Order: sequence, then structure tokens, then C-alpha cells
Amino acid sequence: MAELKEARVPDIGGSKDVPVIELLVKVGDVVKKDQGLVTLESDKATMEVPAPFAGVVRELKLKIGDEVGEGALVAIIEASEVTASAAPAPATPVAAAPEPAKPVAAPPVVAAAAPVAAAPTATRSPPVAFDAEALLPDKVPYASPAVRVFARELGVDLARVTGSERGGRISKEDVQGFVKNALAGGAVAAGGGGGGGLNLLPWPQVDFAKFGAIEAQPLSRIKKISGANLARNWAMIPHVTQFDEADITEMEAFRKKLGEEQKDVKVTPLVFLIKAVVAALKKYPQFNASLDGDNLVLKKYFHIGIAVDTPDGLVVPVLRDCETKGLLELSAELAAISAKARDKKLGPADMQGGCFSISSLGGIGGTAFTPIINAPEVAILGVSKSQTRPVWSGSEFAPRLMLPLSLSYDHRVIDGAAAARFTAYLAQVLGDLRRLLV
Ligand code: CAO
Repeated sequence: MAELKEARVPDIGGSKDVPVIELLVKVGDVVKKDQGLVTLESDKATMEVPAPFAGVVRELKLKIGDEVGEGALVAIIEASEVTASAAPAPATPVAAAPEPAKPVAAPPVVAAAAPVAAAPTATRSPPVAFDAEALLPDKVPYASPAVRVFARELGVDLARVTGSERGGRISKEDVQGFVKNALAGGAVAAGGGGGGGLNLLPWPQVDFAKFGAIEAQPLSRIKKISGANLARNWAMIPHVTQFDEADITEMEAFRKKLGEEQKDVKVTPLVFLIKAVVAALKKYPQFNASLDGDNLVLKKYFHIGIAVDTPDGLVVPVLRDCETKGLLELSAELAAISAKARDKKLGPADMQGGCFSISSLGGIGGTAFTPIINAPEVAILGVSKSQTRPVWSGSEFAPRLMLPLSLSYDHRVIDGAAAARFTAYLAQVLGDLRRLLV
């Protein structure tokens, strides 16, 4: 039996004079139980007042700009059926996932006994307790009514959009940018197949000039591109870094000798590392691989990416077929490709097809670091500055030149034990280059 019933603002945590910023239904609309009727926005949170029961909206008692508190009449609804649990659900934050409203413990509403033809009398639903915790401001997107309507029209969930305005407020441009990114395959933001939707807090907006003098410098193109790649790789790949060290005392003696004989080309420890890495990739093929859905694609070639520091930022050109090249040939190629990088002459082809990357900070300093994997590769070797240290030989301490190694790996593909074996083998090869011949 149909009856006219009141929908009122439930307990909204004691807030009063909360403005109505959006009408979500109009007279004549058929509404489901818990469907939003109006949106309220306090200075702390935005919330929807849900229909306490299913039915047809017969009167809308509020307009945009009205200020309301608990108990204010929102609408008169002709309830489609009378149920024992027709009590108003709590006001729901707009950011909340569209899951069914939790059942609320409330006294049953007594069905009106009037016949259908009689003038219906509206029955007031009892208020229900409201979970103010669910309305914490940092869980609710912060946006103007116009932006909310705009996002709703485009089907954009504002909880997934990062606001660029002061206080993290979401602008129309932020919504447009989100849509563009989603269309361009920016799955991280869209929460689609690739990114999983991190649902992070908005980036802090700080007026730095309030605290002292500042100067804004635009990011270089390389920094923008590499930054976006690094952020994706860091967020999406479960990184673990394995540290080890190699005794390169003999290797360095040999390198110096080679350098004295070969004045045309500078031979640095990096080319020895490239050869040792190729040997380790041959022994542990899962490091020379990429994830492709449920498959691991194993590569039979050995193209090594080298991180090169340029004034405009980091680039990673690739040296191809390193298994076929000797130390001198690799040294000449490394010099040529890093000069090309610093002269901004690298083309996309120079940076494609890598299997594994090496990032050497050995010429600068440091004892260890945690390099970020260069997706879709599954591991990267960081190299720090070698140092002469006393090392226990079993009978005495001897001065040895020790090279720190930091291997970051994708834990979805590589287990910790395999990573420890890989770095231990690298250290063995660098400690005794004859192993390269085995
Ligand atoms: N320990 C001690 N000394 C080292 C060393 C190490 N691990 N690696 C290199 N060196 C020495 C070299 O032998 C050379 O010494 P001499 O001039 O006395 O011969 C000096 O350091 C400088 O080497 P280099 O940097 O010119 O050459 P490289 O082959 O080691 O590296 C390149 C080439 C292009 C990788 C490097 O110039 C570079 O750009 N490194 C930075 C990479 C980077 O930024 N990585 C960080 C990525 S994460 O942000």
C-alpha cells in the first residue's frame, strides 16, 4: 500500500546550517532506498542525504543554498511499499564506495492504516545514529558544486582525482586532465587494469613564498618524462634491494694496465660490470626477462641500459649485444653514447630494447643506494664508489678494493634467494675475471 512519507536529514554529527549544494532528484523521480536526494557540503565534508525508502518523489522541500541541520525536511516520498526497516540511513560521504548502505538499527515505522483512496498523511522517520568518522575531510573529495555536476556528467569518481587548487580543491581542469589521462591509457589515475587506483591523498598545496624568498624553475622535458616513469615504476613494482660487495683489487690492477696500454679510449670499471652482468644474466635468465600478463618473457639477447646523468636529467641509452663485444669496444660505445646523451642527441631508438640497467654512481661517491627498476625490466644494478678496506683473508687482514653493489629487483618475478645468488655470482666474476671465460 502506497503512503506519503517524509525524508529528513539524519544525524550529521551535530552540524547545523549546512548548505545544500546539489539536488540529486526532482519531483516525479522514482528513487531506490538509500539513493541520494540532495548533497550537503559543510566546511569539513560533503555528504548525500539518502532516501530512507524506495518510492516516488512527490515534493522536494529544499533548494540549492538552503541551510539545514538534523531533522530538516528534504522531500515527501510516496513509498512504493511499506517495510519494517524504512528508517533513514546515515548521510553518506560522496567519496564513499557505492556499496549497499549498512543496515541501521532503528525502531520500525508503523504502517499507516489509511485506505489508498484517503488523503495520505506523511509519517516522520526516526533519526538514526551517524558515523561521523566516515566523514573525515581527507576521505571526501573537495570540489565546488559545478565541478561535482561536471564530474558526474562525465562519470568521473572525484575520489580518484587529485585536486591542484589550494587545499587540494578539485578544479574543472583537474577533472578534464583525469579524463584525458584515462583516455590516453593512464591507468594509474583511472584505476583501470594497470594501476589499480592508488586513491592517494591530494598533493599538499603550500604557498612557499609565505615562508621566504623563492624562485620557480620549470622542469626540463627529460625530468617530466623520466619523473612520470620513475613514479609509475616505484608505485607499481614491489621493489626489494639486495646489497653486496665485490673484491675488485685484481680487476682494478688489470684495468689500470689496460688503460696504460690503450690511450685512445678510457676504460672505466663500468665496462667490466657490463660483462659481469651479461654473465650473470646468462646464468640466471629470470633476470633477463619482462612480465607480460601471466607470462614471463625471457630474452635471448643482452642489451644493457646505462643510466647517464645529463644537465637536463637522467636518460638510459642502451648498449646492444653486449655478449659479443669486448671491453675496449664497450668502452668506445659507452663514451660515444654518453656524449650523445649529454649533447641531447639521443633518439627513441637509442633507449629502447634494454634487458637490464646499470646505474653507476661510482665516479661520484656513496656507499649504497636503492635504484628504481626501469620497467618493463625486472632488475637494475646500482654501483657505488669502490674503497680500499681491510678484509679478513682467514689468517690476516689485507687491504682490498671493495665495490658496493645494490641490486633492486621486482619481487613478483625474482625471489630474495635468487637475488642473493645473482649478486654473489656478480661479485665472484668481478673478483676473478677468468670466470667470464667459463
Ligand atoms: N668506484 C670508484 N671509482 C669509479 C667507479 C667506482 N665504482 N666508477 C667509476 N669510477 C671512476 C672512473 O674510473 C673515473 O676515474 P678516472 O677519471 O680517475 O679514470 C671516474 O670515476 C669517473 O668515471 P665516469 O663517471 O666518467 O665514467 P663511468 O664509466 O664510471 O660512468 C656514466 C659513465 C655515463 C655512467 C657516468 O658518467 C654517469 O652519468 N653516471 C651517473 C649515473 C646516474 O646518475 N645514476 C643515477 C640514477 S638514479 O638517479
